[in-house]
Amino acid sequence: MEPVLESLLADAPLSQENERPPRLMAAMRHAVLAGGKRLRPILVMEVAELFGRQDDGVLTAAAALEFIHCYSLVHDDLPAMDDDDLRRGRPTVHKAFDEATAILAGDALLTLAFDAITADPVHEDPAVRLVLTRELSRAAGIGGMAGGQMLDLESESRARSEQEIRTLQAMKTGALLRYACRAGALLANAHEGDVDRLTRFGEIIGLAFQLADDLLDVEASAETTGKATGKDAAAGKATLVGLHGVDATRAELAKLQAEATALLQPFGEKAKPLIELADFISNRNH
Ligand code: GRG
Repeated sequence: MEPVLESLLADAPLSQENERPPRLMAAMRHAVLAGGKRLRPILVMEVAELFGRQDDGVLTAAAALEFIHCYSLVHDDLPAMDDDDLRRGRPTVHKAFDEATAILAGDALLTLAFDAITADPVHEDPAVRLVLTRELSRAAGIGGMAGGQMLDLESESRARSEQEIRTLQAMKTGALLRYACRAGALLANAHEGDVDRLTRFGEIIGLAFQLADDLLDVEASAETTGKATGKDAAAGKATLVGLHGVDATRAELAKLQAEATALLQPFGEKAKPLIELADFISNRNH
């Protein structure tokens, strides 16, 4: 994955014969090539492999999704949003560079993602590339990640119902994970029923990812406050662990893991890496 990310960044296509401003390129590299679990691209690749496809076009589509994820982290870390100084154990982009450069690095990663997903090797059929591009736009846009981030920001000033929390989380973090699984299946020309099955798998992973993230927040907060009930630690945040507490959240995670495993059961041994990924996402500690 890393060499593909590196080379797509280095060869970011130019309009006319313009140059790539070195400071912006350095900020983009800082955002992307700084570790990270690469969950979304790994999902794209594993799902495509499940249906028998494994080549550079798949890697390019996977990288496109990682660029969007990295852009969202850069913008999320800005003072106007989460105001974080550290990301992946290093200074955030606006700390290492400056706010304007971080905004532009995010913008350039978002647009580079669309260049990558439309590239010929992604799929021989332009109609499939169009679907992949449109769905990526929707997963990242107002009805997906960006819209979910808006709803989440608004939650700081107004309480949310359980259904509202589920919807905002499905948009904010779920949409890209869902897309990862759908895209893998579409890239490999999976049958419609299998695309639907993998889409549901992606939705379950999205919810599990968010629940695990909320639990990690509670544990981090318990270390500093000594409270580990979830309801205390998540106070003021729109989370399901805040509504239901730690034990009920762990029980829901176990149910989701079982559902994810059952969904992939028809694929037998071939689905083992994906089931392991679902387990990793549910039980992750970072
Ligand atoms: C700014 C449009 C815009 C959206 C931001 C996804 C998001 C929306 C913000 C991320 C904020 C955040 C830390 C949410 C918790 C879940 C999450 C996405 C964590 C980071 O994802 P990982 O764990 O990160 O996959 P790595 O570093 O491993 O890639």
